[in-house]
Amino acid sequence: MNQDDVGRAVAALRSARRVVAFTGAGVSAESGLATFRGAGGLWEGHRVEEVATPEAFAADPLLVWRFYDQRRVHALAARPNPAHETLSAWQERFPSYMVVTQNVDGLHQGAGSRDVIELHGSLWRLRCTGCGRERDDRTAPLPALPPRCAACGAAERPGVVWFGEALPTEAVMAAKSAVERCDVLLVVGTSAVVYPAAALVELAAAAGATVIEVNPEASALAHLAGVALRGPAGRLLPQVAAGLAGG
Ligand code: BJW
Ligand code: ZN
Repeated sequence: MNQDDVGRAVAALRSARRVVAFTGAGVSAESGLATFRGAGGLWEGHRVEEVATPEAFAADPLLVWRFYDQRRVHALAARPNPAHETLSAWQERFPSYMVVTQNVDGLHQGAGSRDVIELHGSLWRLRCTGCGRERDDRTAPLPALPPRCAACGAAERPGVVWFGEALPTEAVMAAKSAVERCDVLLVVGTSAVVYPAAALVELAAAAGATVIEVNPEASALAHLAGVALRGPAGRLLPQVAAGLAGG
């Protein structure tokens, strides 16, 4: 990564009117939250793919509940970092701006982002496995057993999207519609291996947007990026913001 790359990102953003930031776990890494893949990505010896599934919850609800409760405890203690803050500040700069996140930690909203699409749900929502009723709950830790639904008595589950489950239709439609019209897609802190979310990057590139990737490592879709900023988002995004503000 060199200053030329930051300069190219600044130039692309300076002429942009419609901007979408597409984020993954890496944007919260500097807030102390673990990413899913790579070093430190295991939880009690399990890969995410083994815990984040409806089958895992059916087979061992207590294990999966514990996984999410620990995530809630960590997320509640975490604070937004300069990457979240920069992505939030840009909502005042661009005529059309949206954050589309795969994250469930709520830190974009914590940094003040108003227009946030959560593709994979939220840690702060619980959903009844019986009647589907949803409720928000920001306490952590929760009891060791999944709570019972006040309406029907069935167990509640985390309001997140597991492997093999459909993403919320409205969120996907809104994200697609923003991405296919944007001038710049910022792809921040995602390995871009989980679909259909990763397809948003392909959609933006096919529609002619400039893709700017911000990630210490090349993602699976780095070849679609016109500009690659290789380093931590909490350091690089403020540099881009300073370049933009500098006229
Ligand atoms: C930094 C940094 C710093 C570090 N700064 N960067 C097409 C092809 C193949 C498979 C499929 C396909 N379409 C669908 C599938 C199946 C499957 C899938 O994608 N599998 C692949 C993994 C092979 N997809 C699904 O099952 C999806 N559902 C579906 O397709 O349904 C179909 C259906 C239709 C109709 C009816 C029924 C079904 C659902 C996917 C749900 C994913 N859920 C999870 C868990 C959410 C809840 C939770 O948080 O626990 O979402 S899995 C996990 O991965 C989580 C994340 O949101 C997601 C993406 O991970 P992310 O954010 O990219 O994190 P990492 O760890 O992978 O990467 C972090 C990055 O940060 C790295 O690149 C680092 O370098 C970087 N980084 N520090 C910037 N400081
Ligand atoms: Zn219920």
